[in-house]
Amino acid sequence: MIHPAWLPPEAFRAVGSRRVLVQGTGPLADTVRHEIAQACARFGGSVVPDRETAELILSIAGPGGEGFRLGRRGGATMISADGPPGLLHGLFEVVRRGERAFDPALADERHVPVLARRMLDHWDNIDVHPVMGQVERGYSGGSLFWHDGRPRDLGRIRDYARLLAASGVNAVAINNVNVHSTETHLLTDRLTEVAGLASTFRVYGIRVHLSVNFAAPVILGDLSTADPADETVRAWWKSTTARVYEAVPDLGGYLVKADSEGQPGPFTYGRSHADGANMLAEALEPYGGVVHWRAFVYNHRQDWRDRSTDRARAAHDHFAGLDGAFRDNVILQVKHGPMDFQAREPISPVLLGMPSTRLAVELQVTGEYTGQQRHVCYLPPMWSEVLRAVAGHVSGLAAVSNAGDDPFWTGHPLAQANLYAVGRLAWNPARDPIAILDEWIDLTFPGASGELRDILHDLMDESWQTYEQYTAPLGVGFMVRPGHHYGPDVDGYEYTPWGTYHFADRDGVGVDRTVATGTGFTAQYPPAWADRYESLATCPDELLLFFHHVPYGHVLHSGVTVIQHIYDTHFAGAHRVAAMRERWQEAAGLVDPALHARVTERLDEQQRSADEWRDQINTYFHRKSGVPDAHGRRIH
Ligand code: GCW
Repeated sequence: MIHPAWLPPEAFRAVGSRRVLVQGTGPLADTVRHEIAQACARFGGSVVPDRETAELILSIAGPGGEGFRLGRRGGATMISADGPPGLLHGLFEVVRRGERAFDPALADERHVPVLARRMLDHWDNIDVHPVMGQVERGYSGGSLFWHDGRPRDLGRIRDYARLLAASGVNAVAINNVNVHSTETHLLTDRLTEVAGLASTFRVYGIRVHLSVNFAAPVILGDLSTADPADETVRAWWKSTTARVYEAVPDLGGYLVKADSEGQPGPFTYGRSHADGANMLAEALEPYGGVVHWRAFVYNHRQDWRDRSTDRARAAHDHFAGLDGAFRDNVILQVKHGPMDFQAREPISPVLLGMPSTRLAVELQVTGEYTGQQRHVCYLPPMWSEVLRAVAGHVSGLAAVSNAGDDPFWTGHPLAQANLYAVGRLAWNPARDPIAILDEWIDLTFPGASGELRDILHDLMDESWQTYEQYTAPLGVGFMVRPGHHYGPDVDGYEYTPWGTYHFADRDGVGVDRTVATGTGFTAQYPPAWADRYESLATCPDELLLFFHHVPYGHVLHSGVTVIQHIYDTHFAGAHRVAAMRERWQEAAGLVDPALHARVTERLDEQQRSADEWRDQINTYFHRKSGVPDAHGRRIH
């Protein structure tokens, strides 16, 4: 049994019990008609041929676009869409509202997505990678797209496409940005697999994007170089791309991780990232395709003894000087923070500092550093902060998907909410993330009692902050076990080449990234931001150790010392997890028993892990600093 996530049949009751008219032609109108017909067959409504008797009218009023108007006309609820995709989004808006969509007092509303491209990136491999498994950083089983080296049955993928469409997503990159040898062939001799996926996603208004290997001309055996200045290389990408578009005429484009963590790139040939990206952009341009070029470029072979190299600086150092040098169909895809998807980071200065470049912000739904879907960690409050900060600077969002072939899709059933919410926030970043959680609850648990709703809010609303409390403190980051990145290891990365350090000694902790005495990272921000982070007087507590190295006795704005804050938050965080675990027991009988059991099992692990984090972090800093806990609690 596959869990229906946020589209159980019951979610369609209000629509399916009405007389519905769908006006419009083409594949997306057919999808809407099909949805309506199924819902009506289940709940006793009917598809009607004219307006007279219709209670719900969905029509296409414009030439194209995803927006729509919702309102009441002559006793019917009406969706008038800007174009075929708007019809689909309008349908799902009505589904979300349920009976409320048919309130005679419903006011007119216009809905248009704020971010044009709302993309999920899959880090799926065809093969099972010896270290990373089939899905890199995947915590939900195997790939949804491939099994045993072959494409999967498209039925479940269709269900996935439908779920994504209902959340507002309109693009999917199907394969890992680390493009290994088998997957490099998706670009050429395995194109039919891409076409199969594209036709499934297309029905729900979602375009497929492909991660490509920058060295593909060499790896596929055709050429001896991948130099973007070489005419034969440019011609190779053009002819290869022409064949791609014969097979998949509406491919969204390519996604590229270049010169990063061992992936090939233009640096090999002494060329810039603009040279590399523009070559692919030129090949894609005739077909309307785009290149998503990732800004995650840094030196992963750094010498930890060298305090002047700062990984946080890397993306801005590499890319800011290229502002304005990219072709129009290049989108620079930038991780939200300057490091790497930690539970707390400042905004990447790249997102604020490239006004002449199209930017997409990259988020990670699969919580590599936020509990790996063993912990409850509702991330939209974090994403909401990010999206508010970069409003007006970015036109797209790309999020690393957390879905796999697990029966609950996401390993942790409550992690479905993260997948749902990322699309909803990309559509409208101003939405309150807790209101989105309510929407998810309404859809996923139809008719949820007030009690169940309260339990879910108690577990989820502040689960990100709780996670932050029992893990790495005050924005310092990492402190995880190297490799798989689960669980605590304070010094796990301290003496490694990865550039992720905390510099704790007997006197203090944190990374000095100031201009005055540190790496100068703060200068990468616009002046108001730079000033705020540079000064101890204005740097926010939660980012203190990201920007400053301070003594343990440094007093936070909150009034407590850094060392006491570490103890307090770690005791509090683990304690809150115990409360969550207890609270969940009250949901027994209110939700599907299999779901209840799965969440119970995960909460047991979360408790074990939170206790482990608390004890290792507290003990480590107690031993380093020699400062006792002011409240005399047990530190080992
Ligand atoms: O967070 C790191 C992950 C890598 C990942 C990389 C990236 C796909 O540990 O597994 O590789 O980021 O974003 O490219």
